[in-house]
Amino acid sequence: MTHYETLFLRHPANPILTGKDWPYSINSVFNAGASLLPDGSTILLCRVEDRRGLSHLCAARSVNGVDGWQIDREPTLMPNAEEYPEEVWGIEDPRITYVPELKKFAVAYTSYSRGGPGVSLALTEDFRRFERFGVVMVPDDKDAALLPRRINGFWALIHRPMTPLGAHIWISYSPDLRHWGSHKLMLEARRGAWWDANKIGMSPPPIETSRGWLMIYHGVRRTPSSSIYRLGLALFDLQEPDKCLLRGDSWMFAPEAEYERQGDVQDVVFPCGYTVAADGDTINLYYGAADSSIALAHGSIRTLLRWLDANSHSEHSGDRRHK
Ligand code: BMA
Repeated sequence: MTHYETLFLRHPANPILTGKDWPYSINSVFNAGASLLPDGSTILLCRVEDRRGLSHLCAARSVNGVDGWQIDREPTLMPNAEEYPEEVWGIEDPRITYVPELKKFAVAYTSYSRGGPGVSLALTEDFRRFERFGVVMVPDDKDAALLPRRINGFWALIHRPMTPLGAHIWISYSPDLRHWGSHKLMLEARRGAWWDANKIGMSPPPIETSRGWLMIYHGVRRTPSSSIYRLGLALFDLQEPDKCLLRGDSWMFAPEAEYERQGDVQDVVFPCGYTVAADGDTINLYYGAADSSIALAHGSIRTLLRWLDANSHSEHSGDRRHK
């Protein structure tokens, strides 16, 4: 019996994709970006780790978003270290945003350079050909996604630079997707014993709701034996996205199932994408489980917002107890 509300229900077919499903030899598949395609089918751009330990991206398409995945026979986007030296140790954790103004999908991904992980950006219309923009945020930075439209005339990228004071979520602006500035701190990791102390990062791209940008973010709790990746919720102002309106106190999803607790990296749930069903409310969350497989869980945007109202305090209400 549980005494907390279940916000995301795991699909009974979990994990929905594993390395065994792959048409070529790999180590593992996890942390997939997700989107709906114009025909209503679902695309996952999966992080695939090969048997050298380096990652590339591979597309899988499904009519119902659950099974019958058509997986590209070969890697869809390979690191290209000759032209993009920042990709020398692979590309990881893509987040997909459809941008109506460009009629293209923007893919923000981690490029693993000799200088550490940075954020790279690419545009695509079809997930077959990609226009690379190279590194847009220098190392050490990751967990990035583009907002689907301009804010006050500027493109906005959410990302997670590492600093000696902690790993917090920032937002930066650009007139052309190439030159970035006007950086603002968006959400701070808490301190002390909190589940999201010291290190947080955005998980999938934020969900646009009438009440604001709803963000699912991960908090990393370091324990004497390892780390636990759990998920929390925060809501940001639509026009001023660095303004946090609500932040949940407790986590709302955590490693519980066997495939989330055991794997190459234990105790990790790591969503990089979601799709929203035709009802405009049901959210299908795709997450990497224990850095070893891809799993699916269903939630309701309305219920997430209701939970936030009941389980949060305002970041700007002067309640500094948690900081
Ligand atoms: C994070 C990212 C994710 C990974 C997670 C757990 O820092 O690198 O790709 O799933 O660690 O290993």
